[in-house]
Amino acid sequence: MLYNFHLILFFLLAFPLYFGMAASGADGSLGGGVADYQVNGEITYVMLDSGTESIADGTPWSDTFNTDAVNNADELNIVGVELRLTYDEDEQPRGLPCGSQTAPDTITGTVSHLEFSQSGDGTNAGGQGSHTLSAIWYNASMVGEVVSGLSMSDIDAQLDAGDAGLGDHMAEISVAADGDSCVTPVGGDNQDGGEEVSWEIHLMVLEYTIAPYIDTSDI
Ligand SMILES: [Ca+2]
Ligand SMILES: [Ca+2]
Repeated sequence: MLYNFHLILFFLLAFPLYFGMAASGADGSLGGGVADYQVNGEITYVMLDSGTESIADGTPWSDTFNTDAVNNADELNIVGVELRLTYDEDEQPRGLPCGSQTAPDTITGTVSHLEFSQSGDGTNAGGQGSHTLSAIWYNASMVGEVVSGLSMSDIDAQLDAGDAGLGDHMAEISVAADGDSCVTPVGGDNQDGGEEVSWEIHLMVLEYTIAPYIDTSDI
């Protein structure tokens, strides 16, 4: 019994290392047939660019960013692109009798690469806000799970993006500004022509391992 335990421990320790190396092998062929596999992975972020834009109500801003800006991008497993937005509120309250009332603006971001695209809204209710959105082209549902019924190569094909992440990545930001409608005798209602939005665009880089899963509870 003790012998078996040590044998199992050896396989648990040794196989993730072996197959982790195999998964990144140059020839792309993986030996593991259809079985249960433990898939582990971690996303790291590589910033493509960042900035701050004053975006007028109803006038979207957009720009394109190429992975040529990143050293050795072709050596990275780029599986997604993420856009992070932060913003305050530039609307000035009018004072009495309206007090400090402001109306939230809606900030919409879109990030895309090839046919992969994601949009998401946020608001500056309360004076500030932020939101993040990402477009991905890998099977994120496998990571951190035991995957059954597939070969090692099948799994690898859903996690290795190859060169798919290289090239242009697009970010677009739009603002639907709103001024509070409370009217003061001297100032009228609030004016709000847009919002200043800070943005960061990051490549998502996946490193992963695929290892035979051994359920020790069955032994
Ligand atoms: Ca506003
Ligand atoms: Ca505003």
